Amino acid sequence: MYTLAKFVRQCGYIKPNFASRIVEESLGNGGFTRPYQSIASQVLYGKWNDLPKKVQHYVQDNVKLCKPDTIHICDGSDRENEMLLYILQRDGMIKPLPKMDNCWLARTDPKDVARVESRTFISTENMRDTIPVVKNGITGTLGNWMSPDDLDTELNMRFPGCMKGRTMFVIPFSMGPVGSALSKIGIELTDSAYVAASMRIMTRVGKKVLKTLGNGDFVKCLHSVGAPYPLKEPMVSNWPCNPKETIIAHLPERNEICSYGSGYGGNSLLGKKCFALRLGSILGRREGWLAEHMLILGIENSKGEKKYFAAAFPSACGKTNLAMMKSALPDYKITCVGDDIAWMRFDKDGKLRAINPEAGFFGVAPGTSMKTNPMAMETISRNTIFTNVAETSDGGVFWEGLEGEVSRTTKIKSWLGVEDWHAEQGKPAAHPNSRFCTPAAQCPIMDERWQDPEGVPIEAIIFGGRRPEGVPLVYEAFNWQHGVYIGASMRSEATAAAEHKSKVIMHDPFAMRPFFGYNFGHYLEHWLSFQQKQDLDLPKIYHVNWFRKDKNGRFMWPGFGENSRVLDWIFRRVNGEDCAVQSAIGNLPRKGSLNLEGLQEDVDMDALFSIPKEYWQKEVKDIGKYFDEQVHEDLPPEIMKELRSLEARVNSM
Ligand code: GTP
Ligand code: SPV
Ligand code: MN
Repeated sequence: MYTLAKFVRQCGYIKPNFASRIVEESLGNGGFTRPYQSIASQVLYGKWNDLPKKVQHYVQDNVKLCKPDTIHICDGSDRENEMLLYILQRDGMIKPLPKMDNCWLARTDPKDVARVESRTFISTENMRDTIPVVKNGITGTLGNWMSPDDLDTELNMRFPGCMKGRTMFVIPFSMGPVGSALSKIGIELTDSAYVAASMRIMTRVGKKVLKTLGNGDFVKCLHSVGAPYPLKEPMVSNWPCNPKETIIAHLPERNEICSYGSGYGGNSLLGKKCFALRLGSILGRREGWLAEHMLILGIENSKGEKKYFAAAFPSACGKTNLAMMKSALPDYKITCVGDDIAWMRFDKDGKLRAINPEAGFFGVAPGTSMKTNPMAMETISRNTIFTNVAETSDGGVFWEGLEGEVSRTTKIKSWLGVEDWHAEQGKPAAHPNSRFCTPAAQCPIMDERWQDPEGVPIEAIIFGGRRPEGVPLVYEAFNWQHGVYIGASMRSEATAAAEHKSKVIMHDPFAMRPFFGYNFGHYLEHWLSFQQKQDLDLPKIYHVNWFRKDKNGRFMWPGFGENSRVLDWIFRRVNGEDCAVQSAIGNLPRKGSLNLEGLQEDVDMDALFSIPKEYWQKEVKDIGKYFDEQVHEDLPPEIMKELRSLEARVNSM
């Protein structure tokens, strides 16, 4: 009888424990567990000859370097997915969630739970191409640069032999609809089946990609969990990783990414932050387009009039929620194009066109509920991999925010495996950066054009962050240049999405601080350059803040679906409606122009829209200091001019 188990065994996917024994015995054999005659004979799944020559060379070089035991060439098929899930389950990396449909739970080593910005580097010949030259004595916070020689040393300390006893998965993937002129292709080599299973959700993987690629160029993405056999240290939670040696390196001049030591999120799903944002932003500058940390949504009113907006909020600040929002205003229907990344380019008619380069959502679990984000809840009910969430005794999932959606008799096991977890124990049930990885196509409100190879036309760009104090619910930039200033001056409370611990207010320009692929000063010049071009239909720019708090530390605005009220105001402004008044910081909704019909909560609108003079005087000072120290001589004069004008307006308030 055919069983998956049998097939997997026949293919030769050996159990790691077993592999470790063989590897130890066969180290004299160049590190290979079997006397392979050729690379092709190491391939367990897929056909070596299906790979274009350039891809073969890339794989060959890295097989020599990393010495995986076997090779799997991903085709993106359902059968392959079953195999990956089978292998992951066998190795104890995931377990099924029987209450849900084809859903899985992974628990990581608690040392590998988020992006590690301090270990993320960009390597170019010339440092200033990558980071601004900071003021004397100041530590730069706008990216980490490493010289190519130093990086070579670091990589040579890690990659040789790093995949011993493991299978190397070769993942051909497309960022953006396969074959679109706006799309780009990458090849990720990884020794993690979890990464392979996640990449096929997050990107478009498979044979079609290889066909489109032909012998063209691709972004080279090498990833290893950094735990070859025999293991030096016992695994925690069956999750191989190497936190002490973690490094995420980008080599833009070679179109290459090398990531070692972490299996989690943006550290390992290399299409996402590494390719689509860091390398993407470099390509964008070179080729005249933009790669941004932005959601894309469609908004349609009851007259059938439709617009598309893009919005940049820092990690864990509400992109996924806004992108799938269920409008509290019955007159509007929101549709989702993307929840994290936008690639945008002005077309020949001067319209800004955006595509979502991804095919799935890697979304923050805590806070997601039927009340806050019913569309996400529906999306994640099947074919989803959950990581570091808690599980319920009836085979479902749990996290902070779902308290009202589990019965009292249900027992909860925390992400750390604590049985019968209770909130009173003082530790969260789910890790604050626990996530779901789920196919975008399953979202009930995906926009009909979400895979349109031409992209959708963007009419407004929205910036925002977690600002507990001083920053009103919404304001509008006076013009493009002022809007670029607003993006540059973005700040937000730190979240669990990266390794930052406390709730400090951090500068996070354009929500891109961890993701700039090149010098932020040059990035600003690139954004500013569009205002000099003739005949561009420049979108209007806004700033929003769902997170202002009152004296008691409570959010002043209900957020989530109610944010549609703000989108409605923006929609009308884009249509030229006269519903704004000027303030020192930008245009505010004219009193009474924000539609509050049916709003259940009591909201103190005056407090929500107040612009405290002292607060803004300090803000201007802080931003000035930040620009001076961090961007220094690379700051475009236009931005300094905007800051000075803001200062003058605030002072005369
Ligand atoms: P990344 O995937 O890290 O880039 O995050 P994101 O920007 O997509 O953030 P997401 O939408 O996942 O929201 C992060 C957290 O903020 C979740 O816990 C949400 O419940 C919460 N959140 C989102 N929107 C709102 C809002 O309007 N008000 C409040 N109070 N919280 C919100
Ligand atoms: C973010 O941190 O902005 C994310 C999650 O979207 S990760 O993919 O880990 O970068
Ligand atoms: Mn993100």
